[in-house]
Amino acid sequence: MTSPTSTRTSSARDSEAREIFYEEIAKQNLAPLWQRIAGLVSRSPQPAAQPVLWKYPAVRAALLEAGALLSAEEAERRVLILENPGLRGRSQITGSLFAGLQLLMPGEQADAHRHVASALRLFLEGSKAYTTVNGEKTMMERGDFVLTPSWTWHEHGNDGPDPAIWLDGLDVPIVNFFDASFSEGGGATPAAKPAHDSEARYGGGLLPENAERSSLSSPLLNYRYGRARESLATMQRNGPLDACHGVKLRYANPLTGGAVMPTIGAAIQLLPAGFDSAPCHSTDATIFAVVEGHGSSEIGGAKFEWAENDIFVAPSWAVRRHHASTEAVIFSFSDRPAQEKLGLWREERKPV
Ligand code: GTQ
Repeated sequence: MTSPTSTRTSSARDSEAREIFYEEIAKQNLAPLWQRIAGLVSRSPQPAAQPVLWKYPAVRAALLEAGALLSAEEAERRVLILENPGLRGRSQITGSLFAGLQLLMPGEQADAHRHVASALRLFLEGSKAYTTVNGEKTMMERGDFVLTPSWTWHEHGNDGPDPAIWLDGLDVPIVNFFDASFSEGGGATPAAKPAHDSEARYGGGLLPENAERSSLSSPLLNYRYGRARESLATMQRNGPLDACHGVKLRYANPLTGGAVMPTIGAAIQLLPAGFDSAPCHSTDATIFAVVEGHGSSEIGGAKFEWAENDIFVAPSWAVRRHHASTEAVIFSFSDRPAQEKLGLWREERKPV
């Protein structure tokens, strides 16, 4: 048996020898796993992203200021990135997703381009604003959920008298994680198709005879708010309520019943006035945008008071609890479809 004194001495010597060893092997691009394993293979998710709330009036004011400082043409896309303070400088709202608010002033256009990154929009304010995706134009109205699948040409415009503002969500960090980004602008964009064509074909619980899947994304360009809102109202009346989510609908690819895009899924939920959700969490960090009503949420220890158009983010595995002061409708999106495909997604309802 060694005496305590000799143990201390030898451990100090060992530790010095180890440090020298680590420095030596670093020169050969080697590192000791035993020093890193706890952080690498954590017992539960350890997201760098923090819970954050953006109050719409403040973000809107900043956007309009940007609108006075530069044109949509100069900016290519006049977007203020919702950047998570835990991921400062990385243009990310979560570890896997980008989000921003885009502004088009009356008469402005954002020219056509395409990229590998998949994008979605939630239209917040304005009238006669549109997006054209692979030649199909859709007019966007408040609460509409619009897709721009990977590698589709898209351009935006505002023919109305007021500023048009919407929320953008993109899977840019996922694409860049895989170093798989391509993009191009200008050039030969697809020929114009009749406006709202995909809504007629895929938007009414019907499918064209011989409809075939030609993409990993939904063929429906615009999921209208009115239709979703009616379903939520009926489901609320008819019940039951989910303890975590109130009444919640997932936006679906009508050809498969699966998520709208391979990497990003979206949902819309109604919380009845006075509703207090059970505490729940899941591995998909989620961005929430308030479409109607006001209330508050506790997210991993942070408490947020939200109202119409506010946006907040719940990091992976942060426990979420929502309270609706009035009847509220909340849109949300996350990387859940990507996680499900990789066998990673988990959720848990906490005992109250
Ligand atoms: O509207 O095409 O927020 O390409 C970020 C990148 C929006 C867009 C963003 C984009 C767009």
